[in-house]
Amino acid sequence: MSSPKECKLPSTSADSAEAEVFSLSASTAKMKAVAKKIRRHIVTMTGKAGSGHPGGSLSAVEIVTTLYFKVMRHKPHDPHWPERDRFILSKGHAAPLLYATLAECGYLPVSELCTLRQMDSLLQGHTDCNLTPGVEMSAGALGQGLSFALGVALAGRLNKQDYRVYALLGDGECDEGQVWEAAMASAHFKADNLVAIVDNNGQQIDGWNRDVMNLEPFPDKWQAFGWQVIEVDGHSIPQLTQAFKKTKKIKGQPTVIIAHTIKGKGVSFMENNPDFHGAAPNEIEVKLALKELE
Ligand SMILES: Cc1ncc(C[n+]2csc(CCOP(=O)(O)OP(=O)(O)O)c2C)c(N)n1
Repeated sequence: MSSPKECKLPSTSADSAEAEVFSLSASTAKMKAVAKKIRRHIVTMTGKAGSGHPGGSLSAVEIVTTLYFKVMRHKPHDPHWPERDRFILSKGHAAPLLYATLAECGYLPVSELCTLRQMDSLLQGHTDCNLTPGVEMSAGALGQGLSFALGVALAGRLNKQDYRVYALLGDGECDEGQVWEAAMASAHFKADNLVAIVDNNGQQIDGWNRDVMNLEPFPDKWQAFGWQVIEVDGHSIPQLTQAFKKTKKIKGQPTVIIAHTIKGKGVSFMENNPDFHGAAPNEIEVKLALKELE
């Protein structure tokens, strides 16, 4: 087993010439295998950095894997390809998840993941679109991504481009008023090329949403704001695949996928444990976690 200090990461599947093929048509089995690799990266890289946000990265692994390996049109070797679908990580603290996914797709070398949060690294603690290939928005201040995503969606419409925009939000992030301004505007402008996905893991920085700020009835709120609502098990790749397929048929309104997930998913002692919201696993915990993720 690799020591977290050495940060030995497996080489990316995208090292092969297949990179572009799997990004568009991966099987469920392939995506499950990639999801496991991404979870291992998240644990290893935050462990090496000694800081970061593993819990909310682990909860959204299947969502982001399905988008990058099945749903989105994109070219890892050409991150600025004008026709690409856009993925906006609004919950920017889940940067380790995005970096690991981009590395598995071939946007950057997997070895780069070891440099998370170091000075001069391409991979800072929160996302920087001027630094990291494939990152569409600089994020970290919660609440802004849906507004940004709506702007990108409307720009596509104005420019007669048919790309689609996918924005990943945290459920705790939905405490922010700006999310609901953007939700209202998206329905007003009938942005049917925009899909929001809420990583509905039930927790935020200080614990359970129900104790900090009750969001319920959450689906009804989105519906009242004019959105089509789909609820899925956010760890089921087939359910996510179906939901994303369905969003392409919805016309005249934006869609939100409320993905029910578990914070820290995949590592028993991190699951539903708010202690791992913004704290990295120590050396022993990394070893235990990687054992569970074999
Ligand atoms: C505007 C703003 N306020 C506070 C924070 C600090 N913060 C970082 S993550 C977080 C909790 C977010 O909860 P959620 O969106 O549910 O994320 P997840 O549980 O999925 O990681 C908070 C309050 C921030 N990044 N931005």
